[in-house]
Amino acid sequence: MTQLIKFPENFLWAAATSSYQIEGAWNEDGKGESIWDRFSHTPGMVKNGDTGDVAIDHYHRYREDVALMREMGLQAYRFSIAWPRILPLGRGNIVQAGIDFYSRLVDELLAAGITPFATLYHWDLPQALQDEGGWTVRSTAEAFVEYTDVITRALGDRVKNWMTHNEMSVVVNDGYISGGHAPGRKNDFVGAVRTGHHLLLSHGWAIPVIRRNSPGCEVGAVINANYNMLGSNSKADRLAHNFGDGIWVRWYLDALYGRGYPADIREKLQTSAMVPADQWDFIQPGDMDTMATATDFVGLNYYFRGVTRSNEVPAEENDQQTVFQMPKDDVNWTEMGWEVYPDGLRHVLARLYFEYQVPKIYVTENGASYSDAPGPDGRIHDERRTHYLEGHFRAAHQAIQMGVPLAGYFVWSLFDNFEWGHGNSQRFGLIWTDYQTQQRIWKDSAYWYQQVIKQHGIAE
Ligand code: IFM
Repeated sequence: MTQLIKFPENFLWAAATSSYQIEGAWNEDGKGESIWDRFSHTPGMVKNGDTGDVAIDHYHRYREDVALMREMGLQAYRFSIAWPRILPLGRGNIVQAGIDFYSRLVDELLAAGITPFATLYHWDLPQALQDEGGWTVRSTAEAFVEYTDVITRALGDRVKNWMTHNEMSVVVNDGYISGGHAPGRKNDFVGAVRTGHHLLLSHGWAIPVIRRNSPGCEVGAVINANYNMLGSNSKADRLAHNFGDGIWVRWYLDALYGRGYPADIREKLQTSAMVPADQWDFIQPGDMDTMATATDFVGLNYYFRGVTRSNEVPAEENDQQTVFQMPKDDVNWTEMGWEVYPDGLRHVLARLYFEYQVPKIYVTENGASYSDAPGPDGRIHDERRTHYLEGHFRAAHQAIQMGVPLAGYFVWSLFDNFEWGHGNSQRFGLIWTDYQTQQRIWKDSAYWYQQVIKQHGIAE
């Protein structure tokens, strides 16, 4: 008989999605335009000109989709709420049809025995707020609190797990530095730090509002932290690694856990004139305390390992031994070009617990993009995804054995869906989607996950 690696009794097996990536119905029932509608409708911004206009049509098919979740045995489901469906202009006028959609979804989940985990912001900011400056201005943080109040008053009796923001560092870095995400700004370092600040601030302001409207609930933010390793011991690499980890990870964790912004990173931003010393007046007294308002958990999105090599390393330092990376084949690298590195998940989970004393952690996203499609037998043999997930579940289990309070695991993603700048070209789903017919087909990894859930563990 196969031995099982069992997970703790209350450990939740789950999956995740987000509104813009699956819902479609981009302009139905009074929904306002979001920055992702605007961005994807702008030629050249998204691969192949794909948009989330229809996506996988979840807005109309949510009942069928919840039935699939139930069949898979999911114990929890993480989805996000599209702010412009609720308040088309970001504040003021409320659209009841938008609220009703999420209310029906929540009822359907609860009837199926699936615990809803709702994310308030997974990147689809109302365009009207962007037109006023988006997250670079404080008034957007104030509008977020208004939106939070409206939606948590409507759903707070039934939704008891709330996440404020998804991956603030991606909103900042991809939205304002690389420009690969909406609103598509490039090298706007001042805009970037202002955006990060107002996201963190609005997170802190929203917490008491959520707690008031959803008695007994648990609240947290979702951060993305991949495993950042030093490429070598050269000084240049060490500096580059520290800065990279600083702007992607420490900036947010330090602020959320009461340490303020990391002084070394702030100094570097100032001395390099990326964000000159006279540009920091957006930080007002009390803001840092607000960001550090106590939460119940943190959500971790983990995908890969990054190995930092500075592009300034002088030739003579370059021949120092570098970190071994797996050969670039299609088992060790996903189609996103991300290294498969399960051990990194254990390291990051340990970091969250031992460095920041986070009381409870969920893996709120983890998964892999592979384009396996239905074969002649009609099935989708995506062994690489199963292999990826199995390795990461094992690493999660090791973290639990080290004492990390990991409470659940949300596979990204339940369905193939709109992958931001990559459009429909990257498929992360357990369930395959035919974008023409909207037919859903279970991949082999979905059947495997169904078994994992049933057994509450993985094979030794
Ligand atoms: O699809 C995204 C998701 O929206 C946020 N985290 C990373 C995923 C894969 O890129």
